Amino acid sequence: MSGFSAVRLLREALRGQTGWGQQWRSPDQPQAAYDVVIIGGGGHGLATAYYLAKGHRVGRIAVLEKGWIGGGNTGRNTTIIRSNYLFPESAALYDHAVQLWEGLSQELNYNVMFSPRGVLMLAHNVHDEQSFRRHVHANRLAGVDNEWLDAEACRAFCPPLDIHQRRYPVLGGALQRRGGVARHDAVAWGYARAASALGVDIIQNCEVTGITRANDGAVTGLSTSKGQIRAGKVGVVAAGSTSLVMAMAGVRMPLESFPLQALVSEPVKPVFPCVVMSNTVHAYISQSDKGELVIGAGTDQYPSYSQAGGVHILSHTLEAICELFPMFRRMRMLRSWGGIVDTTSDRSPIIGLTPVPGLFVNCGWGTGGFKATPGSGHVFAATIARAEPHPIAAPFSLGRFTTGRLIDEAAAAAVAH
Ligand code: FAD
Ligand code: PYC
Repeated sequence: MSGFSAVRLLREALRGQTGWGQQWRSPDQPQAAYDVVIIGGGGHGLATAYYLAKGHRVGRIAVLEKGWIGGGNTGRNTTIIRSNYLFPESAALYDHAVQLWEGLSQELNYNVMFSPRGVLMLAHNVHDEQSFRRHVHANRLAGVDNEWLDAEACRAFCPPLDIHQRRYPVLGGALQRRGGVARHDAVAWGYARAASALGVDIIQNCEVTGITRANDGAVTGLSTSKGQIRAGKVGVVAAGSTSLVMAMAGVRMPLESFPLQALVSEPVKPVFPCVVMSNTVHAYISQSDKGELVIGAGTDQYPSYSQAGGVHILSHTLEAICELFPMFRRMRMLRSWGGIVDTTSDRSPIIGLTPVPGLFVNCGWGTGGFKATPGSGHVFAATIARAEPHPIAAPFSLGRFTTGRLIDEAAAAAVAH
């Protein structure tokens, strides 16, 4: 820290932190017209706006957020980042994201606290082991790092793990060392700050309530809680609310929305050096820089737009965590919350054009989209700017649900759905 910033920090501490400027412009009212409007101020929407403004000459850009930026799934997730998906199309998409994560703090000049501490996926039965070994081989062929560890090597990598307990035997695990975590709000704030500096208007508390179209069907603008806005192109990046927003343009989406929950413990000293996921028992855990254990559960079994899930789901996850890591049995949990995730039948996202000219959609990330944030924004921006799919995005079109060219990533996404 320079002398100047140390003095400034002290002065602000003594004056009640009143002198800091805004990190991004947050105009209260939108302009009457934009060339591109992004619906949804989560990480994906903000990243899309940033890459549009940075890499494409598309004119005026706005992000409309019905609440506050990052207040959706972006600020509610357990921040696990990895790219160990089965099919080459997915490996290309998710590893594009991991490569962007590796330089993101420098790119945005904002510390997103990306921490590649390794993601270990535990195998508890023969089926798990066969499936993970298949992923290891497929990933290596695609140039993505992934390795098989036997049970003893799992314990050495993650000392709190009890590999001898009988409830959930540990046969081994698949480890992606380049995987890890990042700080979720910093990702939203970093993209917002950088997009705003490039001229993007970020309008919070602005709910989109309708999509207006011309006689030929093309998008002409939006009705919002802050009035009418004309728009040349519209990108929908609304996660769990995507079906509702797309219905405003008459498009029925192949999505189901479910609550997904997580919780954090009281903070403790650093004790958990990595990320561990147990797909079979629906439990995943890491330790935040504040010292809290960050623990996630599975989805509720029935669709809902409620951000509160069933208590029995959390209880099951905590029981599993206590079996796998007995040293955490006496930890107290501080708080829990839920998000609404939008899932597809093949557990892969939808990125691309829609039947409505000028309307683009990025959704279906389900329980696993945080890891993709930079890559998703990057390829979606190019897709909107050129009105044709970016090559990495092309396999993930909406059309695959009519052609049948599905990309079944159920095993890779299986931790929570
Ligand atoms: P969001 O952050 O939800 O952004 C969408 C925004 O659209 C919201 O802010 C919403 O308010 C806004 N919006 C909706 N409707 C309107 C409207 N009509 N007008 C204006 N704005 C609107 N993924 C991982 O990769 N790793 C994980 O470890 C992980 N753990 C998870 C744990 C939990 C508990 C949850 C809930 C999710 C988890 N995910 C994880 C999934 C991940 O959070 C999401 O896939 C990802 O954050 C989606 O980002 P987004 O920007 O598309 O969505
Ligand atoms: O997709 O890696 C993931 C994930 C972990 C927890 C929830 N989703």
